[in-house]
Amino acid sequence: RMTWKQYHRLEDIHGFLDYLAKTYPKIVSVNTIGKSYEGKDLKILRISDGNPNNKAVFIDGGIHAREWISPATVTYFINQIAENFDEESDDMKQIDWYFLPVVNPDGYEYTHLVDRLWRKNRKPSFTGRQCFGTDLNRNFGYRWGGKGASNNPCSEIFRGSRSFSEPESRAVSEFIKTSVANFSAYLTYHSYGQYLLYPWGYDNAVPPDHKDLDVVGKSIAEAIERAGGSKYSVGSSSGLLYPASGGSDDWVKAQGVKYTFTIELSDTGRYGFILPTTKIEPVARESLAGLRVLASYVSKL
Ligand code: 0X9
Ligand code: ZN
Repeated sequence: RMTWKQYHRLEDIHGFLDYLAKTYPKIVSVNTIGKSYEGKDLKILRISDGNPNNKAVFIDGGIHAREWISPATVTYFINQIAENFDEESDDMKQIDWYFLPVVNPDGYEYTHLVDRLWRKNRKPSFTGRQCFGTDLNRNFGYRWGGKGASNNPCSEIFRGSRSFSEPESRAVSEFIKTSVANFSAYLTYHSYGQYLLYPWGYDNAVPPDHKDLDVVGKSIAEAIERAGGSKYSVGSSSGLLYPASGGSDDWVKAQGVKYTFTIELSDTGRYGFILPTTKIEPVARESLAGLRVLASYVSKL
């Protein structure tokens, strides 16, 4: 059974998605958009009332294996929206929601079984010293191979042998490119630091509509603080954090998706990636308050 009192294995998360699709077939459906390097499913869950006027929002989690609060938060969103769909606001119901809670299932399982602090996927490199894993958030094809990414397969921020060399990042990009949905927003959940980051990540530059992103980001941050007390900093990835090229956010933004954010969830460093299970519910709850604000802006587009 799914709870938000512990972190779950991949099998539980996938079982939960399938359960929702079975229980709410009118609004929930599950699809596999591809397979990981090790052959695990990349399962995406869609929630929609089928209204053709709906906007579409894509949300992912678990790009980085060790950031366990991310899949936990995304599954919390899924649960709240699916279980209480009729009671949701019109803004929330007028969106076709697409959730991919675990982009990096091989890495995620590896953090459960072998190395809690693994970050990358698990594809081996065959050049020189054999090392494992590409940083999927350096493998996307917009300004790939620039700042803040490494060409060394043993690095934590290895960019991969070419853009979209990894099945996981490729599957996400193919899905977004070929989807009938025309996405208005993309949220990718990471940890930690409590940041709401908008493009660009590859270097100190901002997109032409950065003021809109800043307004929405600040409004999401206010809602999170009102709901649960956590303070989030809002700004561009490169400006607030560091330049890092090949991120999913930059590529999605370059595809024309307006409200694109990387959200670095709690905490600010006390526990870091090893966030205690007692924090899952508070973090997820306040994050959902932020998501509702995003929905209100998306519905006004
Ligand atoms: O470095 C990253 O990939 C993200 N931070 S994390 O600590 N979760 O690894 C930030 C990514 C921000 N976006 C881009 N740089 N494009
Ligand atoms: Zn991350």
